[in-house]
Amino acid sequence: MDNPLVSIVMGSSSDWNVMQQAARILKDFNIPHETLIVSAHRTPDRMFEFAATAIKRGIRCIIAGAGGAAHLPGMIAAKTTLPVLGVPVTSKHLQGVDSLLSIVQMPKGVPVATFAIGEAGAANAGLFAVALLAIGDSALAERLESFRAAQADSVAAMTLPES
Ligand code: RP5
Repeated sequence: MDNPLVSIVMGSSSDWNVMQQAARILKDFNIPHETLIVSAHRTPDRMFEFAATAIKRGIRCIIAGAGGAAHLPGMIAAKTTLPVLGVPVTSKHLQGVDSLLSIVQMPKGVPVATFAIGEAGAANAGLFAVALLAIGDSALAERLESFRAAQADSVAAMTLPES
């Protein structure tokens, strides 16, 4: 997409299953975004270059997802003052608890906004990015209000099987 406002980055193509939830939200809200594979451990130079140039490229916030020793969001936050939204990707052996703890326990001074493990976290990171952008965009704020209203309606319309 031209002139992306949000970057969605992840440590591996294996993270896409989860991270596509964030991309879907941004697509639904018509937010220009980009999706990239950037690994803190396996492509550290690419990660530094990405984080150091994101502001200059016009990016307004970064959604970063990783699993296991999930250092990507924190290391990106170390190299940029843009808001970094960290998504703990579900991992094979520890079900994403390792990812969550790796992302959430940042040292004072370098914040990462940390979301829930897995798909709900990725979707909510997308919605949080929309909320950030909506601060300066009243049309987008209205679309976010409508989204919430439609969501409330769909829950209100839920039924349970007869017991
Ligand atoms: C992390 O290691 C990635 O974010 C991914 O969640 C995990 C496993 O990566 P692959 O071995 O599937 O490439 O860096």
